[in-house]
Amino acid sequence: MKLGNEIAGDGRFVRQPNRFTARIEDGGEHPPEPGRYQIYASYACPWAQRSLIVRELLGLQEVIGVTVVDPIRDERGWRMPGGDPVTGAEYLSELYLTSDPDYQGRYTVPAVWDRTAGRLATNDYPQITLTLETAFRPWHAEGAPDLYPAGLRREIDELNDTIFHGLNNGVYKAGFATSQEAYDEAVTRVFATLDMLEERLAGRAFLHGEALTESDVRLYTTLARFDSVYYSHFKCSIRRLVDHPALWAYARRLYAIPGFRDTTDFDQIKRHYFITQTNINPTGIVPKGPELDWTAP
Ligand SMILES: N[C@@H](CCC(=O)N[C@@H](CS)C(=O)NCC(=O)O)C(=O)O
Repeated sequence: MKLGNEIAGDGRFVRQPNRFTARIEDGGEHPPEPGRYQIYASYACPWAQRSLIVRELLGLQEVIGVTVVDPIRDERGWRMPGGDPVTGAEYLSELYLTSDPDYQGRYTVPAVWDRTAGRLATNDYPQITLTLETAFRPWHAEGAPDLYPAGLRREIDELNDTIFHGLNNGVYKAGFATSQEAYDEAVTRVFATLDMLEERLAGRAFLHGEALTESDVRLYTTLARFDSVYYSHFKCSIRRLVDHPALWAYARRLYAIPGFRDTTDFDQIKRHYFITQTNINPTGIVPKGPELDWTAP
């Protein structure tokens, strides 16, 4: 895995910017329409799993398609074995290069293809879920949760930002650091953020109270990978998720909801990180453990 441009001089991991940031919105170049968009996702990827969870929670399965890539990437990037039924492409890179022949970055999931325009609309993962929640509202299933309620957006955005820097991206900064100082700084922040969330979740079901929101989706995909991957592979080993009683109970509460559980594939998660990220696991050996009971009451 090549991170050349994303490691700063002091050994810090600095994530590449998202190249495709067009909005899917009424009156724009990419208007919301059923059947028009295809999400490219991997069950292994926490950023992509967010969009799979939200699509299911909102009942958008018939409105927006999904192509799931193989969890093991080779040197050409994510592959769609047998070819993508929508575009015929075998590698995700083909969709990036059709959309921008000069594209130089990593070919990342999630990415959203506009079938009408014949190019990628967006790979801007934080915006993709918000778009499903807002622009696609006319197609939400009856009784679907409002994951981004107008009155809570400021609080949700603020907490999402803390969760992103401290945890979602924080674990990657710990794992990909190439200096002790950069690692120390990142891992300290990861566990300070977990402590803060542990306190916040004592006595409430979800991050913003009794109703599920976008913040819960964002936190969940990192928690689901914590003990199985980030603890060992990314050296986030001060404590385990299971050592935080409120957070562990919360993570299992979310896992019990079909949209979360159906899109969580621990086997693909482990194989992807340990086999593909040879920069930090050159042998590609996948550990057997840990044994965790995500279905415990
Ligand atoms: N688009 C974002 C986040 C998405 C992301 O990093 N996805 C990973 C999987 S979790 C990916 O697709 N990586 C492809 C690669 O590194 O070649 C980024 O560029 O950093």
